[in-house]
Amino acid sequence: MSSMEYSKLWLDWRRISDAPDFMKTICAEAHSAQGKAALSELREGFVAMTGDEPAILSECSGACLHMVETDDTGEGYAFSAQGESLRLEGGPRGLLYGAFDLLRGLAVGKRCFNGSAAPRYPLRMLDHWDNMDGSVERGYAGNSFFFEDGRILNGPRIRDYARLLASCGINGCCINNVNVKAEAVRLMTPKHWPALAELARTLEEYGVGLWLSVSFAAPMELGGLETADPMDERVCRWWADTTAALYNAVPNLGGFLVKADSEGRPGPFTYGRTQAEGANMLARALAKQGGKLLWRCFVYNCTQDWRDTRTDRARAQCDHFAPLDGHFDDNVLLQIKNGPVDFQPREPVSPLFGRLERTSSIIEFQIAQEYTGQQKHLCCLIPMFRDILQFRLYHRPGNDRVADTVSAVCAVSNMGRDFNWTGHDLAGANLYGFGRLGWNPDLTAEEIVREYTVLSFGDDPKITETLLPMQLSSRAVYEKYTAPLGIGWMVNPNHHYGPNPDGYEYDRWGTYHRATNTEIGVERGPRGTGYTMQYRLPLSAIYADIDTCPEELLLFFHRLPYTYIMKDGRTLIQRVYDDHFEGCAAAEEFARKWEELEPLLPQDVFERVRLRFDEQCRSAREWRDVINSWFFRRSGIPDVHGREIY
Ligand code: GCW
Repeated sequence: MSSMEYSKLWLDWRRISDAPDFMKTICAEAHSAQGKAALSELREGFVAMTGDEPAILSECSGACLHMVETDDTGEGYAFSAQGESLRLEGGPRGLLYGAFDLLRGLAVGKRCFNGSAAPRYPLRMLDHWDNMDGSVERGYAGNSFFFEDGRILNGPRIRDYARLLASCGINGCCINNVNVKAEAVRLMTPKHWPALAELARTLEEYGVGLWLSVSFAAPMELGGLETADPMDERVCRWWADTTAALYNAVPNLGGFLVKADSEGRPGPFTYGRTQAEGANMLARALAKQGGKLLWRCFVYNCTQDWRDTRTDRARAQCDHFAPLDGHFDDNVLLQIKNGPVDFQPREPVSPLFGRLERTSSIIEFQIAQEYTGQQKHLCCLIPMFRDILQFRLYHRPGNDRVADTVSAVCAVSNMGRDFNWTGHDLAGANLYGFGRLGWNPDLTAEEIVREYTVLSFGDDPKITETLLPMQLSSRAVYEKYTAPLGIGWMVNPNHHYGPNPDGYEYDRWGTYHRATNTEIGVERGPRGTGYTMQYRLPLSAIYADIDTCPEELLLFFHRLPYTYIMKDGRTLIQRVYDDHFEGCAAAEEFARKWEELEPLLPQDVFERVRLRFDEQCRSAREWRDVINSWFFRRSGIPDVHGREIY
């Protein structure tokens, strides 16, 4: 262990019992880089699982794994059992995913493989908010493994990164922060292209495409123009020429990701142009190279006056983008965060997904736990991601779930250079699970977390029995001890860790609870900001009516008195108190349960997570007491159980 520089995460194959005979011999015809990678994964995996080196032959007669590379350019693969032998067939990329599927299956106890598989979405991508100085915006797992001191890195760790991605189904990564700063703007200059080309080759071996975040103002920052107006001929030419030259150097680039007119980033609004005019100009430069444009919809007024009660930030994305449906070029995907505001622990699904009939979209999740405990708290996001993908939008008859509507999935990465890649040894589940859901959004959270747990920590039933319920309930627990009932944002400004009920209340960011001594929340129904009307029926009606609005979102949608009676007869404020006591107690129970695993886990893993739980318990108590006391001091209403509130 100590000789390792970093963990293998779920690729740490363990010995298996009753290894099938086909693991002794691999009969392979692999020509492509990915086919060869698949073969090397299988070989290594079989060695680790059986203790024996498999024979690698080009022809064989007895029991074997027969790996057949076809010229299929897709990502699908097929297994067929033939007596004691197993045949795995696919194109180069298909073989890669088939190989990992086989290894994963063997490791979790599967012995029969049959049938075919293919990913649900053609693009399943990870967005890194890495800066070229090596820092990572909202990074909780150490510095970047892509950049250091303005340079692009490559080597074994990048290769292992690509293996991790491929093994859970992710096939793209955008390596630099959407807030394109300083040296990163220069990724669009030839100086960095040889290194980018090499990086792209390393990733490509594992089927992972390279993408770049670009600055909308690049024609000014790099091209010497005095404008970045998308309707200006010189601007169009600069982008077309630069993109062509870049693709000449890095031919397999996926495309660009753009954060424009968002939180101070430059964009088409500066020139009185629409989001579609801005996006299409870049899309045309990319189309000639076969590239795609991911255009973020995180566009809202971030210099709001807190006294202004008419502007509702939740409305912004639909207000800006719904009227533009059908105005975007074919190679544009609108990148939409899962909720209307910003990755809070509980938000409704963004109504924009149901408003785009003629525009492709890519859903953006945040695996980085910016608002969900920063990889110090256990907060498994997989049940939430799955619920969102399964959510019905009612925008068309049949196939109306988010999963049926989006054309691709992406997530903000939680990875960094730390030994365990994700800061918390249990947070790898979020990365793994995102990949698995992107491959197949119908997998259950339980299946996914079970796989992750067995692959990462072994198949001792005590480990699974302990960790599985803990992971699956952890987001609900986090939700209970933090900001209540969908209200969000009661966090410390800037770094977003820990409780601060008024932290964003008198600020410019448009995230207000507007609490008085008698009531709290923003009314978002038709008599309020009208946000609920951005949804289709019946959702718009369900959310608008306090009697049908899901309780966990009550304070997202409505302004209510503390004495409002919930469905179970408790007052709203009593529900807040109860949730906070229960959530905190549940976090303490996690920590206690973890202690029981000490004899079953490697000491270093056990100790790292134990320290995380210490911090989670401390922080959960802080949340409980700050939130409860704040509500008590505002309302003057005591806890009916007389528990300690300060
Ligand atoms: O939630 C906010 C984060 C910013 C981030 C922004 C975004 C990259 O606090 O750090 O900037 O979202 O998604 O663009």
